[in-house]
Amino acid sequence: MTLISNHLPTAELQALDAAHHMHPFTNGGELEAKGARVITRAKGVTLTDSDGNDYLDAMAGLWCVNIGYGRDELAEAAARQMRELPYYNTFFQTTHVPAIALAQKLAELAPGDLNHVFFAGSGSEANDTNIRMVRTYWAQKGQPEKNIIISRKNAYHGSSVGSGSLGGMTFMHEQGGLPIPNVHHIDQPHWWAEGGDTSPEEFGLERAGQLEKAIKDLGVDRVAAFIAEPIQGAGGVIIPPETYWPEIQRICDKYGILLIADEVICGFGRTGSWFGSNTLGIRPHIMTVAKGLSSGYAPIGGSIVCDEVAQVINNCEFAHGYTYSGHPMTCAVALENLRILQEEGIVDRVASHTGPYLQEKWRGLAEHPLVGEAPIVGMMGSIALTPDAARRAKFAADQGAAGLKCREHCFRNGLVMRHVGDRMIISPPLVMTDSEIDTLVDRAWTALDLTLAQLKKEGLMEAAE
Ligand code: PXG
Repeated sequence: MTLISNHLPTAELQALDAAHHMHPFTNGGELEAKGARVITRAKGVTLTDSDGNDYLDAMAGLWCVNIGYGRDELAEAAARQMRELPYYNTFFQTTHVPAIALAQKLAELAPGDLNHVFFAGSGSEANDTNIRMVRTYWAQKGQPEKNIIISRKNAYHGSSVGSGSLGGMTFMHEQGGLPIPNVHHIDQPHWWAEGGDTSPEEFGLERAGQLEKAIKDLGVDRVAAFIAEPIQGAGGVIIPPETYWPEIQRICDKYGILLIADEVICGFGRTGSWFGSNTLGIRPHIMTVAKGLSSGYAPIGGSIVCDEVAQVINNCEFAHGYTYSGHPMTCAVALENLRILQEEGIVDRVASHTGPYLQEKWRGLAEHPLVGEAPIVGMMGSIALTPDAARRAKFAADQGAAGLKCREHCFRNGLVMRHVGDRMIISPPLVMTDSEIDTLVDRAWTALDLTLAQLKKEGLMEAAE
């Protein structure tokens, strides 16, 4: 058997990867021609590739490595648990200490009466759980027709058949027969791109008002729940106008619709409190969690459920669960991660220092001639690239071309910053030091300079009509 290790030349690793490894959300042919970037190590906030290049990771992996890379305590927790009890299930009236302890801890951290946890292996699985749970809830209450879930265009809730249906990404719906029936999408509160001449405040109310209209059109006896990310992440870090969430909350309360806050990205300190719901004043019945729950060190997700919904679900046999629901090793790792986030004051520090420091620097990027706005909450931010900031104009050329160029300049300058269309996004580890934040923003500015120069040279600074 070939020993495939870090010591193989990059080209050889890339060839093996292209031959055998199918990547998520990737055009395999394009990747084969180019060769995947091979990441071999990471420490703190820095990634190292197989050629020895270092990158500051402004995406915390995929929005998840909240405590940063290389924390031995989590490795120790995993090893300890795997020696003691590597696996047992939580079906058939059994349990184990890591699942008990993690559920208790999450109930303590979660707001309100969100006191019950259904574990999954990922955010997608947890949202699949939510679909079945809210429908079962209403069926148990004698209203099986109350089964429509309202979500939003451009939302991301995962890529399984159920969670991908909740999501509002049309390019995903085009593959594999999504969405499933009885999911309805309303427009997103994306003022910059879609707000036209209205003020952000008016626009927030208008977009929230679509929920009320949908409930009336579909019939309140048909609508089970509304699901939304407190701040849309994968859609481009879209921070809703301040009027949006209070109005959504009012509407859910008025019609008795279950509210699911998808906290997969916003949870565990990202917005400066434990959950985005705390930061934005949302009172959900269910929260979806994953990613930062284990800082990405182990695959885990879950639904944190309020007393009322849990009571109704617990009154029947909810025929649902995953082999790895409450996996002991992943629970032990998540617990250790939560201990570090809490005891080291990392979440508090995002609110008191790291967040405000990053925000001030980040907002400075709005002064760059290629940038229209640079909104940020806690430690998740975005910048809109535009040929004409005053008009909030799109580029006449292909949407996303400028963003892609900017991302490439970031990589070449030792920075991982993602693009979503022509929006650049960051979600760095919460443990960044001030000087690492300075480096992040300096490198982002340099990448913007280089992108602007390239766009000008290629004649791509034309605005769309
Ligand atoms: N909900 C939200 C809000 C997410 O951001 C999921 C659910 C699904 O979680 P899992 O663990 O099944 O992936 C996510 C995941 C991107 C990107 O490109 C974002 C996610 C996943 C992959 C890529 O921004 N978010």
